[in-house]
Amino acid sequence: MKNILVTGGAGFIGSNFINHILKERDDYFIINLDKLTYAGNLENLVESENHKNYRFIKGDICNAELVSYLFEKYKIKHVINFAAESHVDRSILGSSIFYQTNVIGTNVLLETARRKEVEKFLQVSTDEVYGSLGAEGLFTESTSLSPNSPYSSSKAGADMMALAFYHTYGMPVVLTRCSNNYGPFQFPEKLIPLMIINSLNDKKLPVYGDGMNVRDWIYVIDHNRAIDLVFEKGRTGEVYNIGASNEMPNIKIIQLILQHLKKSDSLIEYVKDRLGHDRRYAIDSTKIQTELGWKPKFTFEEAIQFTIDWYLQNEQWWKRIISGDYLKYYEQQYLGR
Ligand code: NAD
Ligand code: TDX
Repeated sequence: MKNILVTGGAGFIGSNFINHILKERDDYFIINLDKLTYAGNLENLVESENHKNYRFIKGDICNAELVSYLFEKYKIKHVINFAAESHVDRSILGSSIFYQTNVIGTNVLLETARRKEVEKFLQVSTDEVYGSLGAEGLFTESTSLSPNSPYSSSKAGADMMALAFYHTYGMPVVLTRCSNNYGPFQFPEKLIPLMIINSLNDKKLPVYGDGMNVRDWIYVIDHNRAIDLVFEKGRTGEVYNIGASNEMPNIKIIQLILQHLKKSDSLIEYVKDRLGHDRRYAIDSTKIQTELGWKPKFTFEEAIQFTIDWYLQNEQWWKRIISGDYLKYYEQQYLGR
């Protein structure tokens, strides 16, 4: 049995990871440390909350005393760090919390893990650390880091720190860098759930710039399958890109959602562009495919249909979110509403 400290497990990807992994494996005992920021939601974990191999702890990864106590209490030798401030637009409105959680918080985890001699530390990162691509080419693991937003620069800082702990102390650190995720429980500030929910409510769909920025989409379960594989078999000191080779301009995704929901294109509204908006992301995932034998299981067509259906069937989940203050601040500040 491995006692694994999973941080940020009440967020979108972390909660999908916990729900998935507790069904798949009985050799993981998961201690989920999450601060429950606006993005953390224990409702995401209803199916896991009473599982015998699961504990939830509300707390901040920046709290060194608490982190140290948890390592001691649960004899932690394995860490998967999902916890982060994750939304680019919010990082443009105010960057401090991004550096606090994503850099300082990761430092607290790494320092504690070093003292407690952990056996594996997986840092969950993003393709955004590589910056923006032109019309051609893909990000490989050796593409140099060139982050453009406060969010991506904070993630790049954490990546470099984690690799420095490997080089300096020989710590068993491994990194994953994944492309844009979609699926159940994604907070409706991100493109896909925002567009689904606005369409259902006949609200305008704000398209930044010309709508031709390209993202490379992966279903969250495929990302989490890759994380589990890298966690178990990935070589320490290495970076593994994760992506499903599914590039799409934003406007195409939005039109596709409108079609699925039988809504009119007239809901589309072009708004001012995101500051410093990266043009294109695209991942080369050859390394994880050839070295570890991972490949995506889900096609975009089936997984986007499943995702849209999930939001249709889980109105209560997102209605509670959009009726709160979570999105008002962002809409006022960013979209001038
Ligand atoms: P999310 O915003 O949905 O969830 C983040 C979780 O972290 C929340 O539950 C929040 O409460 C928690 N958290 C925030 N600050 C914390 C702190 N100081 N201490 C403890 N918990 C804290 O994010 P997500 O989309 O699930 O992303 C998870 C990870 O995956 C992040 O590290 C992100 O950078 C990375 N990532 C995300 C994507 C994507 O498309 N969403 C793609 C690649 C990588
Ligand atoms: O209202 C919108 N209109 C719009 O045109 C929103 C919210 C987004 N967009 C555009 C901006 C991007 O080009 O859609 C694209 C996707 O935007 P986001 O969902 O905000 O994702 P992105 O900025 O690409 O970052 C995401 O992927 C990488 C996650 O939020 C990060 O956590 C992850 O690291």
